[in-house]
Amino acid sequence: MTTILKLGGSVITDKDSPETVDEAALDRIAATVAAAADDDLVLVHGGGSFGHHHANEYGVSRTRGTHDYEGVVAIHAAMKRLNDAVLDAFHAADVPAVPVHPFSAGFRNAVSDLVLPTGQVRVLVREGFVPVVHGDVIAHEGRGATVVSGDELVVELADHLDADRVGLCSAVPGVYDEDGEVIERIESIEAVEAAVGGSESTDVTGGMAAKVRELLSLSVPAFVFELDDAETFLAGGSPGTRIG
Ligand code: IP8
Repeated sequence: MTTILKLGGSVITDKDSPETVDEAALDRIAATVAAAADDDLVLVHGGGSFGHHHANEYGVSRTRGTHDYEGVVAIHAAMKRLNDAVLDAFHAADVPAVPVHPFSAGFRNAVSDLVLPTGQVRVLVREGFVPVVHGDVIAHEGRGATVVSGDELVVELADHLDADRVGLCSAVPGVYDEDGEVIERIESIEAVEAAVGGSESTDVTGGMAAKVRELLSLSVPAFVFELDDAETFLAGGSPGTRIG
């Protein structure tokens, strides 16, 4: 059984304060993963106050590219710093986490499709490692380089690795409806379009609406839940909002 778990940038960082890791949250999720049954696991993390601030500064998003090498390097280096902090926390909990950097592996083609080799991730998992992939900047044919979000990576990895379970550990307990209640299940974007607005902090990849859209394209259901529910998800439960 293969599980993909994304750690939202707003869970593991303080999203409003540049390059600030939320150590307590990171330690907690690392301990939760360490204590969970050891199915094959791939971790993905978002940008939080690392990637998004730099991407914003250089005007880079998933669609808006840059040819400025300084921007590319600044975004990628920030994401590597966050990835290092994530690895440190998992190592302290004895999880065999290893880094996978999308910038060095994939690209977007001329019609903006993400092309991401995943063979190395599959082999790492089979060999007993826990690959930790992250939102990043990525080469984009005709546009220089653009941002690839953790959610896009989750979808690619889930498809290519035939994942059985997909979870997104988020800063909120699920996807909210217009009255602020957690929606139990989302089966189409139209049904929730009015409710899923933008993200309040600097987020160059589109907030909850983009997340839901990405996850609806998966062939397995995905769950959006908060840190308190990570244990339930890893134990096979269905916390938060089920998408798909
Ligand atoms: O936080 C974005 O990943 P996300 C990564 O999953 C960068 O949208 C570089 C901004």
